[in-house]
Amino acid sequence: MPANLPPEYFEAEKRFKQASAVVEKISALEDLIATVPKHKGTDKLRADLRRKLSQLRKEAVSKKKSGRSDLYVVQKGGAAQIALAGFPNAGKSSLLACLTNAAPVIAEYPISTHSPLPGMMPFEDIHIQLVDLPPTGNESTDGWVSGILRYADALMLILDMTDDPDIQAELLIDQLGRWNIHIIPEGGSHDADRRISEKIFKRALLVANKKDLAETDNSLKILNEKYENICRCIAVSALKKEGLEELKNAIFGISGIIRVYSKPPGKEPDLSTPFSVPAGSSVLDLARFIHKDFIFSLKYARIWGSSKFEGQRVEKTYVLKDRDIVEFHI
Ligand SMILES: Nc1nc2c(ncn2[C@@H]2O[C@H](COP(=O)(O)OP(=O)(O)O)[C@@H](O)[C@H]2O)c(=O)[nH]1
Ligand SMILES: [Mg+2]
Repeated sequence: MPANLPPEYFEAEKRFKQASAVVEKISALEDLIATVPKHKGTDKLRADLRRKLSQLRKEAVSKKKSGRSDLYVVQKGGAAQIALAGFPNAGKSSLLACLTNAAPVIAEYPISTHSPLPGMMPFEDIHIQLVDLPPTGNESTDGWVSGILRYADALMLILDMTDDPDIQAELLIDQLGRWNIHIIPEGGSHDADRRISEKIFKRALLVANKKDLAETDNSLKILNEKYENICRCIAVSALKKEGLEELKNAIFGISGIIRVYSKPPGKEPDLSTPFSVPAGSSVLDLARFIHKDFIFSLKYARIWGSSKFEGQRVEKTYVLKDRDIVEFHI
């Protein structure tokens, strides 16, 4: 064991040892690896940890195949995966039912959701996956719930407007912080999942539900004042289906993806199937996404949409925008 490991290593190691669910272990181990300084003296340690990580990933996959780990791993689907967090009865399951094709249990009693339940939300020409979860702050499920929150592309924090939503938001954000999940603003950076040591950064939305029962304006004002620097807050009613269009747009906003369409030279673009790529992607990133060998033959592209004029010739480094049409020239 090399002697010069930083204190964060031992903290991360402790968390790794305490983790029980496989997803949680994987995430703790990734954090642990990030704390190990890179030099000759740590070569063996890093190799050992990486081997362990690959073993755990295999385990997660084989569990999934045997159908056992559905509880702990929600395979990503659609253009992005957004996890729903919140205290009991906030309306997480009701929102999932409104926005997606899933049929969760909705009940007045506090813990009606026991396992993660994904559903697909249609949004214009794509689908975004939402994952309903048991409430935050429940000892028996927090371990794997936090694993799923860390794995998702972004988070929706569901608040009950009838019950001090700003305090719920504060408690939720504090809890996320204890799991080393930190909220970053939507436009922050496209590599939103970048890690700094063991910290992980996620875009998020505050969703204030049950606006049919509450005096909305004042609660929204307080939430917006408090959190405007890190995330948007949207008032909705799952029951009355109010505010859902605005919510869907905001969900797309935090998904961190853009849609781009490809077009063969001299032909019409295929607008039926967009490519969903991370916001901030360049022409070259898109080419790589379509086929890894494509980048070698690519010379330039023409863009319809965000470019100054339609069909403008751009370099490979050109950063694409949502709904751009790209014509590749090889
Ligand atoms: N009035 C009202 N009740 C709601 C709304 N959304 C959910 N509820 C009720 O709140 C309770 C908890 O909802 P549920 O979706 O199970 O919450 P979860 O525990 O966060 O999943 C249920 O009785 C729902 O019918 C809403 O927008 N307005
Ligand atoms: Mg529920």
